[in-house]
Amino acid sequence: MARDILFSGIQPSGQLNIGHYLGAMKNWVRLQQDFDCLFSLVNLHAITQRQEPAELKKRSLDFVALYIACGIKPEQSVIFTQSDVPEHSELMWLLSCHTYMGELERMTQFKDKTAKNTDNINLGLLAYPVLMAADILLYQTKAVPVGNDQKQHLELTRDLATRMNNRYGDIFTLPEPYIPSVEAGGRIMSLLEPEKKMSKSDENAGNYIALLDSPDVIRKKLKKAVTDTDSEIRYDREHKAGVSNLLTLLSGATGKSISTLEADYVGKGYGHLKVDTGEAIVALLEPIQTEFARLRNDETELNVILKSGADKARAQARNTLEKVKTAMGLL
Ligand code: ATP
Ligand code: LTN
Repeated sequence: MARDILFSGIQPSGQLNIGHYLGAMKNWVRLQQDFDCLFSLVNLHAITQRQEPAELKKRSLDFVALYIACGIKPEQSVIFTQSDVPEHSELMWLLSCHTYMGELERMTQFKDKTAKNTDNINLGLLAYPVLMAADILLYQTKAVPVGNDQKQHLELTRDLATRMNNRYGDIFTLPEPYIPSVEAGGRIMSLLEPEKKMSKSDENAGNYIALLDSPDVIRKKLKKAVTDTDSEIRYDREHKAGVSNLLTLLSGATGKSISTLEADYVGKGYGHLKVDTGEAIVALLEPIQTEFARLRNDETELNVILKSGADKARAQARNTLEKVKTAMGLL
């Protein structure tokens, strides 16, 4: 019997970090057992910001190797590059004509990115969520595992699917978001500024733990993590953002619940928590890094995986696109 479809993607920009792993990729790996999965390197999204072409190419292969090193199985799931499947851009246009400017202008990510990139506020930044909706709807996706920051984009995707279905008949499956709770890693915060989200486009690498950071770098970054002037190890996002984030990281890396950790650390200091969190992350990432190094050595194989992924994705994408065009009266 055919299984439901799962789709997710990450932009090949910056460096993959522990926030992406705990917020999204860990769920990707787990859900592979229950869904037919497609995982995309959404490079057309990445070019909403300036990319150095040679760097983008190299980084895209790094990301594929990391997807696999983290547990995505290419023989089971489809891994592909967004730009290899032109149907994404084509469906985006069809959806664009049904998306209102007001809907796009109020997206938090658009507002954040335009505030940061005042010299490059391009049309792509505004249209970004429509391309994301196309990514998802093209595969009749049921489940979309993402971090908490993508919730608003998922809601827009559902609105667009409903709008199109009401107008043209049942053309799209309504996708459901899979977002871990904040406590479970849905929103990992920056190490030095724990009131903002850990992000791979952060200029200060001290704010994130990259999946490829060496053990020493990881330990040092955690040592410098911002906490507070109190000394109690307790989960309280509002008043103790830094400490709560460390507890979330430690919980994500060890599998222990936050309340168990709070009990374990009664009477212990922040230094202790930082060292243990560092060691837990080093232990979590060590096998991933070893596997990455092995896979990254063979670019030919990575390209074969992407080519085969693109062929499989295209076959599915074509079906939906034909269905939509027919429903809309496009000859
Ligand atoms: P950028 O900073 O380059 O805009 P980003 O770091 O936000 O990007 P994305 O490519 O936008 O990363 O996100 C990839 C996936 O990781 C998405 O599902 C997103 O929700 C999730 N994610 C990103 N940052 C975090 C975080 N700090 N905590 C939890 N999940 C996250
Ligand atoms: N916008 C997402 C990346 C993304 C995505 C998708 C995630 C693009 N297309 C489709 C899930 C499904 C982000 O994380 N910034």
